[in-house]
Amino acid sequence: MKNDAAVTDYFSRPQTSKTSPDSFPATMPLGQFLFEYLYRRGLRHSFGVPGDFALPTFSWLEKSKIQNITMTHEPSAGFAADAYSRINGIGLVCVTYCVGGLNVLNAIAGAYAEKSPVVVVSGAPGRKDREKDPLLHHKVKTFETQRRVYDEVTVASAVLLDEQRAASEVARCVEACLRHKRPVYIEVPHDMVDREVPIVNISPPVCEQSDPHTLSAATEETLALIRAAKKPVILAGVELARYRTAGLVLRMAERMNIPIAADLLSKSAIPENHPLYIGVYGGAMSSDEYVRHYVESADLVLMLGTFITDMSMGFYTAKLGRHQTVLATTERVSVRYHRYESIQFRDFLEVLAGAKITRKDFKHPNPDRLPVKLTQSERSELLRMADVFRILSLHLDERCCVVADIGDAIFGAVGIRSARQAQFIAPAYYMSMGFAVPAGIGVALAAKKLRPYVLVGDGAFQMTGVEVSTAVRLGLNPVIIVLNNDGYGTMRQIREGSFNQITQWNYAKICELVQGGRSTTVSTKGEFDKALTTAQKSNELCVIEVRVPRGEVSDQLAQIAREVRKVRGMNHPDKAN
Ligand SMILES: Cc1ncc(C[n+]2csc(CCOP(=O)(O)OP(=O)(O)O)c2C)c(N)n1
Ligand SMILES: [Mg+2]
Repeated sequence: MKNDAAVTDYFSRPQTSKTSPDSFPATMPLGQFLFEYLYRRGLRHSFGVPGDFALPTFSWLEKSKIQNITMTHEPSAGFAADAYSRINGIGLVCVTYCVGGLNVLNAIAGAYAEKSPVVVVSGAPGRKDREKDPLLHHKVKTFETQRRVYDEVTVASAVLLDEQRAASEVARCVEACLRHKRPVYIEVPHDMVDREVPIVNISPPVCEQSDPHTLSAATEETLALIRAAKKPVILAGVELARYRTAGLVLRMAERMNIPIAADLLSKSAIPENHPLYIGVYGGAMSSDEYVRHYVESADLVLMLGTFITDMSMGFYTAKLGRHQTVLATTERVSVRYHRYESIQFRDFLEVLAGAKITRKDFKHPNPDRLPVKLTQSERSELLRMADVFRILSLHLDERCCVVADIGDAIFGAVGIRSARQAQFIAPAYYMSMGFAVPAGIGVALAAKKLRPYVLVGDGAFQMTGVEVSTAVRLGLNPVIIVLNNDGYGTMRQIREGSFNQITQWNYAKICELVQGGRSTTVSTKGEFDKALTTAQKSNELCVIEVRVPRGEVSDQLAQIAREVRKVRGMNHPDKAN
């Protein structure tokens, strides 16, 4: 059964057992097979909204061992499934044709971009309905439209119109999802799902091999660089979390005494309270100046599983020369100017982890890097954004998972550092607003021992915040911190305009609306601290509305906005026009 692993194991849990083709009967109703196969590959929850074309599929889902979670809107189902998959190893969305499927597309695009394995199951018009190409409700251009659109955001897709191939198509898509850690699309016509189909040609998962000569050339070149380096550093990337390989990197780092930094997307992939961990690197958006300096003055940067994106590299402010970097991901291994093909990421890491290398000299640049305690005298002071993250850090421990939305919620969260390791999840590359509240539901269901601490701006809350309603219905107890700075603060830092204004809501009233949870509004440091203490003691869902003045931002957001303005040739909003 899931959810009983040690708390710190959430990001390194191995996949569930392999599915053997022999273990299914010779024939099964297609719907029954679909959800049984998904169950055996690790799924326990599905997120979605039904519709007439999907109802027969939902009936099979209801009869299966996978729990359906009906959300208020499909985008939320996608965000919840994405976050669920980041912890569980695979997620599932179940929706209806086009109106549902295309509604969830943006969230699935994000899952593709950030390598989160989500299976999209969409109900669809029947095989019979498609004869003579009639105009049916929900159809856009052709019956193929939704599948074609999904081909842009998935690594495999199938429309189950053929009984003989239906089972093998399901298996092909699900295995591709697990192998590539990216979404897949399975379209289920409503008149196919009850049919008895043969369970044939379910090939076992492919295990790709490294070319031994290339592997040894790449690792030898890397190890020679490590041996020669006086000040190496590891930049731990998000693929270490997705491919459950953080343990190998830790083994290597401990053996060689090499410090580790993360980036915004990979924050918490490596335990942040590990003695070798120095903080988040992101050029001008680094968590601390000493992290930035350490990484940029290193003579060798080992980027392991790292996505090099504009945001994670601080909007072109990162200074990492190719002549001193090794970049190894599941897609490529580049050692300085050499690029090696046909190497499996895990094999590469395993060789490095097993290598014998004399320990490097390393003294932590800031060994007492804990958040500064709150003093009695400052409790009555108005909250600034930096205090929000500092005070929150004081309350986090290994039972907490911070889920950050786009806005200052994510930029300021770069600086979150707790004494006891908390988890962190955010769409830090694709950066779609509306992620965090539904993602909190995904986190809570994937790991019952983790309590989500959702950080969400007022703008993003207005997009998907009503999912508080789903969380209350399910009896979940996330702590939802709404950062109310009166509109689109991030955009205001880049360009001021009436387009950044949104309606002021009374956010604390949401609990009244959904008839569950408790809420409060705070504006001083002491009030926020007290609200967090109360939330910690409570078993209920808690909404804390944090009021900060318009224009109040974290240092990280101020920095990144400065860089964006510079690159785009814009003035500071106060000096504009
Ligand atoms: C779905 C989506 N729409 C628009 C944007 C562009 N965008 C980025 S941040 C932002 C403002 C966010 O406002 P809020 O949630 O209040 O956070 P704040 O910036 O005020 O901290 C917008 C509109 C986006 N990233 N995602
Ligand atoms: Mg805002």
